[in-house]
Amino acid sequence: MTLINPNIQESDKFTINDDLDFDLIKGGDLRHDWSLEEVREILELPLMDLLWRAQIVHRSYNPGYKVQLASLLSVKTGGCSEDCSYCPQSVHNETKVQPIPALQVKSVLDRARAAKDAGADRFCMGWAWREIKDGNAFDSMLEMVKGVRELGLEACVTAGMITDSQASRLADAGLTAYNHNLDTSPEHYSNIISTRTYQDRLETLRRVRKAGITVCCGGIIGMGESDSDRASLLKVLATLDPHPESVPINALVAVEGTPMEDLSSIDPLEMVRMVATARIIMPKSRIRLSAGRQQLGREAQILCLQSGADSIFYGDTLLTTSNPEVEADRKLLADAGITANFSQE
Ligand code: SAM
Ligand code: DTB
Ligand code: SF4
Repeated sequence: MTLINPNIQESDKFTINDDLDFDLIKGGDLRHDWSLEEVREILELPLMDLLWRAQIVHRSYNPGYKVQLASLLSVKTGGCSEDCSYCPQSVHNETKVQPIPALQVKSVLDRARAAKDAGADRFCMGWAWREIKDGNAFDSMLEMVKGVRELGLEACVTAGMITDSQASRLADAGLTAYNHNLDTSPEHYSNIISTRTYQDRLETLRRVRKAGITVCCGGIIGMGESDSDRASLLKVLATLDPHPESVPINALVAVEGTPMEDLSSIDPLEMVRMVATARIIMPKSRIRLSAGRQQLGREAQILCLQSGADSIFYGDTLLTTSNPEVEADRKLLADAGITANFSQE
């Protein structure tokens, strides 16, 4: 495409790579048949072309978009039997996280109310479990979901694997979304986790979908994966039909005592590329700029927001690790001229 500006000379005119699929950009049907090569090609576009394309896709599919503020609370912390090598809550990792009994319904709902007052409109609750088991703890989870919904917030739960009947009880309680990440590519997966298969994860996602709960599913970068692994993870997500409504993109928080403690931080632009590619191939999904924002810096976070991230976790703790301060996030969004839902202003 030649950009014509009457104020510049013929010799100053420049071109940008424009062999892009304009049907996609103009908001055509969503695609679920992405090939690995196509996703890789997008992920590896020259950065300026990638940003431009992601921004056009975002604005055309999500007119008037706002950045959603989601609040995250660890309801049951630590002592998890799974061996996810990134996770500070696994019993297989000797970290400083001590197992804490699950929080009570009332204290969770107090936290949800406070999150709402601070401007969040989604409340995400985490349990460090391999799977949900029926019983008192699950009954409390159902109460928490009902209470969060009664506050007028979206409710998201992440608690490991789930049965069909648990999924339908959560749906009846009003659960908006269930988070269950694929974490990485099918090819890299066995280097990260051995106690649960990729197929188990896909099966959980299928059960969530079948119960009519929206799917929140994403992954983590910075765990020693290749570019091809990143493209492969995105390809798996974008070939789910329907796409997950919510796609968290995390950068590894390298926690002391995990096998990943010494991995070096990713280049922040790699996060930008993941977010932009996710936006292009899953144009209507909410792309969540999730763990690892503290290592990104303001400018890279703004590039992520520009390339289509439309949610952040808001509050100074994630599950067990830290997140930017609320005031810093307010300033970041204000400086970027981004509309969020600060209901208290
Ligand atoms: N136990 C449940 C499960 O694994 O499905 C829910 C909680 S688990 C902590 C939720 C997600 O947090 C994981 O799937 C992973 O993607 C992310 N996560 C955990 N530790 C992380 C870390 N150190 N850095 C980045 N993301 C992390
Ligand atoms: C997701 O993909 N990231 C969030 C949320 N979903 C549950 C969790 C991030 C956890 C980071 C490590 C911790 O704080 O323990
Ligand atoms: Fe951590 Fe969840 Fe894996 Fe348990 S299942 S070790 S809480 S990521």
